[in-house]
Amino acid sequence: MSSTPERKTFDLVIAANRLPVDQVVTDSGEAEWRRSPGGLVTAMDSVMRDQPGAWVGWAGEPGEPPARFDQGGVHLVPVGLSEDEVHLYYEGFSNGTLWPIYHDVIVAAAFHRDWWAAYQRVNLRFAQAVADVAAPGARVWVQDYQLQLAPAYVRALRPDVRIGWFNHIPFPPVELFAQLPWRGQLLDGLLGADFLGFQRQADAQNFVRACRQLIHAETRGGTVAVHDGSGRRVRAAAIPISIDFKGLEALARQPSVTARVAEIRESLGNPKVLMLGVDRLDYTKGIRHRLKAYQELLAEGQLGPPDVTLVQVATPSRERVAAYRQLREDVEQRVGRINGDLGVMGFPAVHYLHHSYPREEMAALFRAADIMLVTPLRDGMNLVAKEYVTCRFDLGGALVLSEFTGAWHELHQAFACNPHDIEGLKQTILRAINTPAPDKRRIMRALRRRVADHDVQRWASRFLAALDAAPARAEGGP
Ligand code: GDG
Repeated sequence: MSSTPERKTFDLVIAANRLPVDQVVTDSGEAEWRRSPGGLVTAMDSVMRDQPGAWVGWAGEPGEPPARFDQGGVHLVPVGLSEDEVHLYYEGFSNGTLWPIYHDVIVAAAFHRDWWAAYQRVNLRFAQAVADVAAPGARVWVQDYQLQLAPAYVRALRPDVRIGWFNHIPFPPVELFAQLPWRGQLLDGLLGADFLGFQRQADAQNFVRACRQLIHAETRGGTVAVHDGSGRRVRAAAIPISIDFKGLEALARQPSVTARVAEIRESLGNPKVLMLGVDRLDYTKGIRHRLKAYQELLAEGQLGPPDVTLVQVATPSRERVAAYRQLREDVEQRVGRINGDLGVMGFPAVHYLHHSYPREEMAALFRAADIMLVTPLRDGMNLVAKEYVTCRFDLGGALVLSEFTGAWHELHQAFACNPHDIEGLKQTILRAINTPAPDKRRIMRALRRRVADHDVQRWASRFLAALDAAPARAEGGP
């Protein structure tokens, strides 16, 4: 008779599309897991310090999932995705259907029934893995748009647990959400949760309105009544995400970073004004609009190298999705044209970097930049804006920030722009350059205060407190 080891269960279970680790091959040729440093990982560190937790997610490679393992105090539970499922569930339904619909249909959304079938199947697999590791009465925290059906699936399997879900991206207005052929199922999936967290109040309101109009749910304030005979009400509210202010500021203050700041400016020819953009290469980020505004400012002679230069870091992203390949072509063509038409020998007008950099290098770039351009057409939050002000402990620099980011709702003092208004964007960039230093310092101080007081640790504890306080079963029914 074989004895199976007792399965470990946990009082806190996170489910996210990706595990917080990447497999890397070391110099000696061995494969090992390294933690991928991200905001969510840092936030979870703070909540898992006092209680051990499990993290359910895809390990990043198609095929059979590796066995569960412990790392950095977290129990990691890999969920397997086949090559086909990566294509259908992740690149397809998540990034070809939901992402465009949730970001104002900046590119057209595609609807395919086989994508939807895979999305259902994968969500169920995640839910089964969660149900397997959750202790009785555990708190389950599901992350993001890839897992909107998981809350209801988990509830069906484990009615004893408390379920929260957080949306990292916007929740669209009902007119756009209504396009989804599976809108009712998606809402029912989310209503499996006890508490739903969003980046902005408008996102929570959009969700509640969609429930009222599309599935005729009774709604009151920020709550939705569930029609399953339980009398359950689900609460939706804004709990904006943030970053690890203390950790990032400490990194930015390191002497090696300080040395690198000088090196970066030197290598760019010590421009008077160094402008910076840092984005995943995504059509939501407004990179084309930013380049157009910059190009016009140069063409009009308002700005020009060698006095001014723009560094654009465009981190590779979703390269197997057609709209992303097209975006890369457009951006690279425009960069080529700007440099060809408007560059000066030895002083390119745009330094375009299609790479990913270590965190230290990002911190040095933020410290080196006089003007930070954050110009998304739509963005759930935009952590880059918060990271920039966190690194500016010298109170230098200026943040140009799109009104269509979640971050703008917290960072009102920034130089606000509407990226669709190219003329307005140009004027805002000039204003950010020309505002006197004492005024900019005052602005930067206010921006930093906001992020320092609302860091990612506070976000995580606020979310879990809201989950604990969510209406209990059969309470407050109609
Ligand atoms: C989604 C939502 C929401 C970028 N390049 C490098 C690098 N990064 C880091 C940034 C930042 C993160 O990646 C990007 O976060 P964002 O918030 O800007 O954007 P999304 O990736 O679209 O994130 C967004 C977020 O979820 C959280 O809820 O804010 O609205 O779309 O941290 O610094 N980091 C390093 N090297 C790079 O080259 N090390």
